[in-house]
Amino acid sequence: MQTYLDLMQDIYTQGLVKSDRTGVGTRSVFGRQIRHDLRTGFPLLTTKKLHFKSIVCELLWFLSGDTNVKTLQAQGVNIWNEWATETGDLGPIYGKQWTAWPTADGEHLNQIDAVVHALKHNPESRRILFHGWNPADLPDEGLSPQENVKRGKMALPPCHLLYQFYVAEGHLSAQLYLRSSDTFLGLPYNIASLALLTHMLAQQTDLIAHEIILTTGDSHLYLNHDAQVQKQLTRTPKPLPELKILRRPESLYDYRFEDFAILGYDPHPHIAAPIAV
Ligand code: DHF
Ligand code: TMP
Repeated sequence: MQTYLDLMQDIYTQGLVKSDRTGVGTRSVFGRQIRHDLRTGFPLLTTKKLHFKSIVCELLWFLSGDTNVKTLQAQGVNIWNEWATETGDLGPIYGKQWTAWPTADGEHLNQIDAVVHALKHNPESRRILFHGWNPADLPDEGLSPQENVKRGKMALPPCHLLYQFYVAEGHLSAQLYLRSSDTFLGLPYNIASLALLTHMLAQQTDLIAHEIILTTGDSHLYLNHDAQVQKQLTRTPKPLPELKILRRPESLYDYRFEDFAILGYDPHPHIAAPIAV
């Protein structure tokens, strides 16, 4: 995806140096957009190898409402380890807010159910969205993720927070707002995850998956990713792979990792980088 490399180049050359919560420091720009037409291929980065299984398992874990890393670890997925307590807990993060947003009267709202229902029965609606930013459950920025979880708060406030869907002429598009984007490590996951969710929703609602759009707020490159960024910028993107969904599950909640096949993925080698906690 050339647009991803263009964004990386933009931040690397134009970004202002800015200190941040983690103490690592970043180069940062504010307000950017990546658009990708899913009909031209699945947006799994080819300029470094990505662990597709982590991306699938994380999304299915969100949809199941689970917020404990033990489930991911049992599948060989270790991307959330650093933020969890010793019992594996991450507090009321994505899965909880997506599927069981607490209401004032002690009930819970499943925002995902509402999105599927609207796509099927009211696709022209301009209100088809779900949101992860629940102010009541936000962590205190002065405390560690684990201390926040022990107080019943989220380990991290959501980075990918507002998902909106759009249907026209039988085609489904999705736009995601990312308030904060770790362009080297997190963004490639966020792009592929949004694409996957859009394909799953399209299958469940008999629509054609069309465009994904990611709008990013604080779009940064950590200063300790410089060597990795330089290396990636020298690479030329290869043809995108194709996603095949091998069966049609009963509902959006019934997908398994084995239902997805990535065909023709021939990336440049993985580039390891430290993650800022
Ligand atoms: N914090 C920061 N600073 N950046 C993030 O991108 C981030 N992402 C989170 C939680 N906190 C975060 C959740 N998503 C990796 C990728 C996505 C992710 C967390 C971690 C990651 O480490 N990726 C490595 C190795 C992946 C693997 O284990 O296979 C990569 O090279 O892509
Ligand atoms: P922040 O809460 O101080 O913004 O730190 C969160 C960091 O994690 C920031 O670098 C953005 C990054 N991030 C992503 O880029 N994508 C994600 O999906 C997640 C969970 C985090």
